[in-house]
Formats: sequence, structure tokens, C-alpha cells
Amino acid sequence: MEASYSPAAIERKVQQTWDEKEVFKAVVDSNKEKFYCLSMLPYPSGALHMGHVRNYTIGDVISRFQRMQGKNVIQPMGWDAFGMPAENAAIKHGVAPAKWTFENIDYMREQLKALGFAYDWSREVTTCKPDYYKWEQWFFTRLIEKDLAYKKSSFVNWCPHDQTVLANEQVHDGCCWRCDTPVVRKEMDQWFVRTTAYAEELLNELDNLPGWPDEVKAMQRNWIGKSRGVTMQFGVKNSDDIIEIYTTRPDTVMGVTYLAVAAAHPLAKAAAQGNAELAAFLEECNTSTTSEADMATMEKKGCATGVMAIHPLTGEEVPVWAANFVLMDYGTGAVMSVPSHDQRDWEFAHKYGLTIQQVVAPAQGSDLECDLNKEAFTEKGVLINSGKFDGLEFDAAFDAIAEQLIADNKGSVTTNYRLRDWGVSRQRYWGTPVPVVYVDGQAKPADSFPVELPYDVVIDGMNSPIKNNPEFENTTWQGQPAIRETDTFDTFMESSWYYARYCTPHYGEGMLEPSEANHWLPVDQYIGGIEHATMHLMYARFFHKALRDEGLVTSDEPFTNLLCQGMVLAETWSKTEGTAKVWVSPEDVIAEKDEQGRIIGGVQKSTGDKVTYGGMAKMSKSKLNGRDPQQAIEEYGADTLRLFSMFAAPPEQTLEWTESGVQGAKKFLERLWRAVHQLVELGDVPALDTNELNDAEKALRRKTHETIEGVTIDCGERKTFNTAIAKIMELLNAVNKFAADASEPSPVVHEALYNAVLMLSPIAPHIAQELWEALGGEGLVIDASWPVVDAAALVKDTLLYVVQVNGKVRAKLEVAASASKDEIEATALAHEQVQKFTDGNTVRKVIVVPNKLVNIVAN
Ligand code: ANZ
Repeated sequence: MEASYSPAAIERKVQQTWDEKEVFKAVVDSNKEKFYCLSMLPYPSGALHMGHVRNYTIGDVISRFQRMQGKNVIQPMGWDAFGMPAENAAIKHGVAPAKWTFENIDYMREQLKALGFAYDWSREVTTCKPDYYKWEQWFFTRLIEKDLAYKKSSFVNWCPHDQTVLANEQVHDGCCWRCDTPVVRKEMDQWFVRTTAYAEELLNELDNLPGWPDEVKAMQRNWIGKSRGVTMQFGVKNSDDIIEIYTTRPDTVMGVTYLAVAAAHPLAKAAAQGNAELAAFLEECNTSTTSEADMATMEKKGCATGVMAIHPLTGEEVPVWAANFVLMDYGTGAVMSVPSHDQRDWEFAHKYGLTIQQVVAPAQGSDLECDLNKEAFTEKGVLINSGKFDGLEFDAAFDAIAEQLIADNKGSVTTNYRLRDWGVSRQRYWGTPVPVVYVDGQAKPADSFPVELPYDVVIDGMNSPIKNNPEFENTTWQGQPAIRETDTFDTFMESSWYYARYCTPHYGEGMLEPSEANHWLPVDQYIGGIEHATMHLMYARFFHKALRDEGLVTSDEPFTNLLCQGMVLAETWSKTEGTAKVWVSPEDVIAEKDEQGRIIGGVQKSTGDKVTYGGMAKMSKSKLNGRDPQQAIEEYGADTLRLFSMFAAPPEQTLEWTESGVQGAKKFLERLWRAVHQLVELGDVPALDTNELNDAEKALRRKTHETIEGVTIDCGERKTFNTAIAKIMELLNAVNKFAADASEPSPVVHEALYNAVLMLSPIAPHIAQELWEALGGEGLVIDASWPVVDAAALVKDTLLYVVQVNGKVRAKLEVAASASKDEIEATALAHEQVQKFTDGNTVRKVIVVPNKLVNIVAN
């Protein structure tokens, strides 16, 4: 037995035992309830950061807790191994992306093992390996066959210098992140997955996910953006053409004073022939990149097309403009503009001197203001200046106008979604090759899998090594010569179904082996960052439904419960060098604090410079405030790191990394270590006889069982592991008080420590294993059952009553728990402090609230 707590030795030893005994291997067992716990898989960037440590500790604690509850837990781990950084590293270090990736994986796997996570490593999935992505390729061809994947021309961000497509995140202030060349929009053929086919189900099923945070569901609802409106047709003067628009405000139709179409709208393109000004404007719109978020705030610009449209209800002529804020791929790419009631249209009309005609007024009795000289009136109200529709309110106006348009054959009621189909083509090398070939220019789904990506390549930073590469491109399809597609998939494709592959990771006959996959699925608890609230979590939901409709899974949703952990923050420090602000690593700072412990300044250790405290901010490389998990493990041990990250904040909230907090966590483990060894050194512990306990022993037993009761709820339904830990800490304090100078081993102390170790074992599993053995536990603590509350231990011999006289607290009484109401009343009235206030008065009423309160009214 170690004399003092030495995490390094214990942790290595315990991890070895887990490995040798394959303790975390998940095997189907129909006698036990399954529990699938999953943390989002990491990108193998080179090393873990504290965000990973936090995410994975939460998942691990839940897994271990559920296992001790008797469930058959599966907790897998893998690697989201395709993506841009590997290509950048390849350029920088002259090493092939595959080599770089696999080396990183080997290093990071060791880091995860050093943290003691209970993963079933036999299920490890690496998404850049052909035995994984071949099934994704196969599935994509199924999607093509079902018309759930298709090719269309669309606009992408293009860097003219690097000759490559850039993801939105790679465009910084409109310029290429690598060479700073202004990025242009370029129309290219791209593969799309038809996520919109499931829009309605993706929206409706959110109501069946009570275990998801409301915030995430709201973000998904917004992203899907369902709206009900009217699609209507405007005629075109001197032409048979029509312009179709989509509006959610048909009630404003009589206020239309112009139409606005997207720059890419066919009508605008046609009108630009022979109109140099318009052509130049369209060119400008089509080459500048703007995100949808920027659309709202950017300067609204337009150009008249010269075309006149004919209003479907009045027959009046209105001009058609091309405008930079109209999106081609939403609704119909054209809008009816109502400057009186839409702020964008109002700004546009002011800028270009277009007519503003009010048709909605505030409803009677409303205190809404309408001043069209200041801004548009965008609220719903009562129709005016609208002929026979005057006086109608929104709903009635919507219906009446829609009816009229339908009767005239000029419109219909339609539902629209903001959700777009998912563009999955990337012109990058390090990704899953899109499994398509071209035979005489015709796209055909590949007929054999995998379409393998060559690993051994040289990257020059410009072109993907599989492009213009005859060895990759030339192939055959059903015996005919064919050319391969050289684009690769967006890496969100791989992360959309990995959770399912974990269930049958080595299955060679298909994407999933349905019976085992359906045994484990859906994931009972998913844990990851809120940044994945939309894209990843939406794509994975889409995939699950597509897998279901392919007959591979039976559930409707992939993740029953979702937990989004908060960010890890750390102190930031800076100093000024000349005029520049320079970040200083917190590890290189001695902080100065005032009497209340608030930081007021500091000195840089290495230079002696004065430094300024900048508060807590997200750990990041640029702010130099990251803390390397590897270093922290070596300094404190994995158990301390795990304990600190669970104790410092509830999982959903931000966690502030402080060195003193980590040290505090370590001290607690040392105290626990000492308490256990003090007891053990006193010799054999006699058996517990609950009939022979004195008051102090009863009190400690009660504390033990109150702790079990509270920690079970905290770790189970509440998932507030921080409060669970606080309760265990309190229990240890009670033990230390009780046993301060004990000379005999006490069974109630043993019971308290034994249960404390059990309850701490999901959080600090290595030290728990060691102490469990010291306390006489047999086998592995992870195979032990979670402690159960002994209800008898919770029963109190005496109860505390607060006594109020005329509403004011006057005394506190210890009353035997068995006392009757009359006895309690009598004791209260006899109390010296109470009599002070009842003397000379008549007691009118005495109310006894059981276990709590005696209320006396006297006057
Ligand atoms: C006339 C109108 C009057 C509108 C009014 C709004 C207020 P949601 O609700 O988000 O779905 N719109 C339609 N297609 C568009 C496109 N391709 N690009 C930009 N804007 C477009 O938005 C529907 C509204 O957004 C539509 O209703 C349309 O403007 C505009 F007082 O039509 B509305």
C-alpha cells in the first residue's frame, strides 16, 4: 500500500488492469437495459485541448454512473479524420495528410487512455479509412437512386489566385485566408443532398425530443424556417412571361409599388442583354461574396431592369428592379416590394425614389405608431387603401386575398422552408471521393466500393492531387471507359453516421448490421459543443431518417438526450510593447490581489514587466491562455483533472480554469486518501450493528445516506456533478470530524468512506479503485453497484421546529420525532422565549406544521 497519494503510479496500474480485462468491451446482453453514451468524436488535430477533456469527462462520468446503475453501457470513440487542417499541415511540413493524421491519432489515443476514459476501443472508427467511407459512398449512390442526391450548378467562393473553392470559414473579410486575394463567387457544378425532402419531419420531430436543450431545438426550428405564405404571379408588360413571387404578407399586396428580383434571376439576366448598366450591376452582385447574415446589414443596392410588371389584382404597372438583397435560392428569387410595410423595401424605395403607399394601419385601440417618414410600419393591423379588402385584419385579409388570387388563377397558398439542400462537394483532396463516374459526360453512381483515395501523395497547396491525375481519374463503369469525379465530400458527411457504425464497426457485408445496430441505437446520451446545434446535429438527424428509410435502422431519431457542455475559459493577461498589445501566458504571471482576493494587477515572471489582467476568456492559442492537458495530467494526475473539470461548474455552463481550483481538487483527493488509510491502519473493522449506535454514529450514518440520496439525483436526472462532488466533500468533512482522534476502527466511518469512494468512482476512477481495494472491496469498483439509500438511516430521532409568535420567529425546538401534535404544542408553549411573548396575552390559535413549524397567535 502506498503511503502517500501518487497518481502517476496508480493511474498506470489501474488502466493496465482495465486493458487486460477488456473491462469496457460492450457486448449485447438482452438481460440488461442498454445505455449508449456518446461524446462527439474529435478531429485529430495533434493534441487534446481542455474543451475535449471536459466534454469527454462528462460523457465518461455518465457512462460509469449508468453502468453502476446496472445498465449495459456502450461508450465508443473514434476520429473525424478527414478535413482541411491535414492539407495545411502537409503544405507546411511536407508530410502526406494521411501520415500526419495517423500519427496524430496515435498520440491522441494515448492521451485519451491516460485520462482513463471507459471506451470500448475495439469499436474505434477512423473516418478516413476505406473500410469506413466505402459504406458512405455506397449510401450516397443509394441517395442518388432515390433522387435524394443530385447535381446542380451553384455559386461557390472561389479564390482566383489559388484556383480553389473555399469554405465560408476560409473567407476572411471577403479575402482568401491564405493569400488575401479578394474572393469571388463562381458558378460550379456541385453535388447536393436533398435535406429539404425531410424538412417537415425534421421540424415536427423536434417536439418528440424532450431530452434536448430548448435552445438547440429553437436554433433548428429557425434553421428550417418554415413559413406559410402565398405564391403569386405578376404579368410582364408586352410579354407572355410571368414573374412569380413568394410572400408571407399577402395582406400588403395592394401596397406593392415595385418588384425586386435576384441578380441571378432569369428575368434580370435577359434584361441585361443590351443594358450595360444592369449587366455591370449583376456582375458586381454575382462576384461579391456575402453570407446570409451579412445580407441583413449590408447596403441595399439595386438597378432598374426596364421591365414593367402587371399587378395581379389591380392590373396596374409596377417597375421591376434587380436588387442585391434578394436571394436566388429562397422562395422564387423574386419579391413583391411593399416599402410601407417592409423595412428593407422602405430603405430601398427611399434610396431610389420609389413610391410608398400605406395599406395597413394600426388596429383600433392599439398604441402602435405608424410614421412612414421615419420607417416602415411592419406590424400586422387593419387594411386600408385596399379596395374591397379594407377593414380586414391579417388572417381574414390573408384568406380573402389568397382566395381571390386562386379564383383568378394567379396564385396559391404555399409553405416555404429556409432550409436548403446540403451542398456536399468540396474541391479538396483529403476527403471521401464522391462516388460518381462520368460516362460520355453522363454522371453515373459508382458500381464498386470503395472509390479509394490514394494516401501517398504530394500536396502543393494549389490543386488536389487527385485532380488532373489520370491514374485516379481513368476507370471503367460496367465495362465502359469512364472518368471519375474528383471532388470529395464535405466532412460533415462522415460525422453524420459514425454513431451508427460504432454499433457494428467491423461489419463487412454492409453499412450496418441491422440487428446489433438496432440493439444499441438510438444513442441515449449525446454530449458535445453547442456550436454543432445546427449543421452537424441536423445532418445527422437527416442521415438517420434516410438510414431508416433504407431499412437499416428502426428508430426515427439518432440522439434521445443531448447535453451541450459550456466552454472552458481561462485568465487572460497582456502588456503593451510600444503601441501594441501583447498577450502573456497566465503561467508566466504572478498575480497581485487585493484583500477580497480580486486581481488588481500582475508581474510577468520571465521579464519582470507589469502586466494587465483581462478577465476570463475562452482558452485559445492566440491569447496564450491555453493549458496543455498533457502537462496537467503529468502535474496533477488524471483524476484531479477530471474532478476539477466536473467540480468547477455544472456541465452546461462555462468553466473557469484556475490553477488554485485544480490544486484544491488534488487536496481533496489527498484528504480522502488519508482518511481511508487512517481507518485501514486501525485494523479490522467490526461489522455494523445498527441497533447499537450512539447519537454521533447515527448522525454520521444519516449523513452518509443523505449523501447517497442527493448524489444519486445529482448524477442521474439532474446531471449536476458539481453539487454531487460538493456533497461527497461534506461527507468527508463529517467523517474527519467524527474520526479525528479515533483509536478504534469504526464501522460507520467505514460505511461512509466506502460509499464516498463508490460515488466518486465515475469521476475519479483510478484513486477510487485503489481506495476501494484498501477498504476491502472485491474486484473492480466499476463492476460494483451504485450504493442504495437505507431509509432507516434517514429517520431522525429528533426534529427541529421553528416556533413563531404572531408571525415572528421566537424559538427553535428539538422535539422527539415520535412526539404527538399535542406534545409539540405543549413544549412550544412552555418554552421560555415563547412565554416572553405570550405572557399577559390570550393564546388564540396554535398551528403545527409537521416536521417544520409551530405557529402561535396570541393577543
Ligand atoms: C412582401 C412583404 C411585405 C414581405 C411585407 C414582408 C413584409 P420569411 O418570413 O422569412 O419566410 N422574400 C421572399 N423571397 C425572398 C428572397 N428570395 N430573398 C429575399 N427576400 C425574400 O420571409 C418571407 C418574406 O421575405 C416575403 O414576404 C418576402 O417579402 C421576402 F410587409 O413579401 B415579403
